[in-house]
Amino acid sequence: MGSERGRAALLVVDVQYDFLPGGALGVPEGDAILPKVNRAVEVFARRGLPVVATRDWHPPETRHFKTYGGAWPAHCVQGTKGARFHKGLKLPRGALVVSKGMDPEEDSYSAFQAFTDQGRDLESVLREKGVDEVFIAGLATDYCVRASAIDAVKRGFRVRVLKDAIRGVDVKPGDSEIAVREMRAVGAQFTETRSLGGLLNIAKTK
Ligand code: VGL
Repeated sequence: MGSERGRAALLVVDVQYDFLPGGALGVPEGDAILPKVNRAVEVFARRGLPVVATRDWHPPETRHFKTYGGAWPAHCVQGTKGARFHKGLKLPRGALVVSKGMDPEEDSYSAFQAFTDQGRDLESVLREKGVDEVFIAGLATDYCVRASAIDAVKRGFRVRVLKDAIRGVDVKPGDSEIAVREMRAVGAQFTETRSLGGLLNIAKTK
């Protein structure tokens, strides 16, 4: 009653071996966020709020990869170890996994270009669950986190990025800082994992 606020969901972006140190496209210190990401997951799971994990899930040949004209070394190829979620990521039972980057002709960085195994897109799944606010954690600040946050704002979600639970690639030094400014400029807010409890108490949890 009263408030028209819906629920919050957590998006855990691309915490896969290939994006962690030692992986094909390892984010420097990417593993440093794992405790924060797990903490965020725990807070959402305990409240019965949706936890969504995205994964890059590329075919072996895609224009996303250098060999085929793209920007990146091969990474997160379907079925390989590099594409698996890192074992340090503790996902709850019932976490929803969505996959992106399957189209060999397309670069897709946003979580909103990802699909469930049944082929449903992320936005429709979130809407069905009454979600109107997304918290974002994961990798990489300057690519998939950035694209997902901006896309979420455009689609009308309230967006809060967990700044201690993201890390950037910084192909060019400063890319992550620029990405943070861009996310803020469109209206994404930034917060810290330790503030989650308080923020979720204010939000209606259904
Ligand atoms: C990503 C670079 C290439 C990401 C994906 O997950 O941020 N970065 N593909």
